Amino acid sequence: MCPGSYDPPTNGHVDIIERAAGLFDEVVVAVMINKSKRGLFVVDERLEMLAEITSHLPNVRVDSWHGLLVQYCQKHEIQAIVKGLRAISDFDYELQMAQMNNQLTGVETLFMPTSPVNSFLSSSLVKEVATYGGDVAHLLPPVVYTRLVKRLAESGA
Ligand code: COD
Repeated sequence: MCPGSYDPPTNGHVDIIERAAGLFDEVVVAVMINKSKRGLFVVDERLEMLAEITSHLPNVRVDSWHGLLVQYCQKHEIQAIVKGLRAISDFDYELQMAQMNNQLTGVETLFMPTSPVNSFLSSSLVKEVATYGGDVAHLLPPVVYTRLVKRLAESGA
């Protein structure tokens, strides 16, 4: 299980998903729905982008879920959550979630270090930089970049 908000997916996400797909027979990439947080892309758009950018990985499927991550894992008999770690600041929060999730259902979390080229990369920073006209083309899969430029143009940003 590679869970996230994926608003939108970046090269950092793709890297973690590809590496997880090399380790596990089957990988689910799940967009976790947070109703209190309005994203730039709706969940269906994020799913479409994820399906496109993982189409070269036959053992990866995409899905969405509203509720606890551990509930999805239990329902689908998933034993491992894979999370990417960029910095020690990620670790603090991720450790807490990993321990809570393990305490709830026994599911394990495996941390994968980011590739150095992606260590500064987050969906929110990419959106911010793009909103003010910065070039983010090299940070996103081409299909995501195209959609982001279109969305920002539509919103008048
Ligand atoms: N390099 C490597 N990894 C990266 C990079 C990068 N550049 N960018 C992001 N990642 C990793 C993140 O560390 C994360 O593991 C994953 O990719 C997804 O990232 P985001 O930013 O899209 O998603 P988040 O961090 O907002 O996702 C948080 C969840 C939605 C997974 C979490 O809040 C959750 O599980 N929510 C469901 C509700 C729940 O179960 N809550 C209780 C938790 S104990």
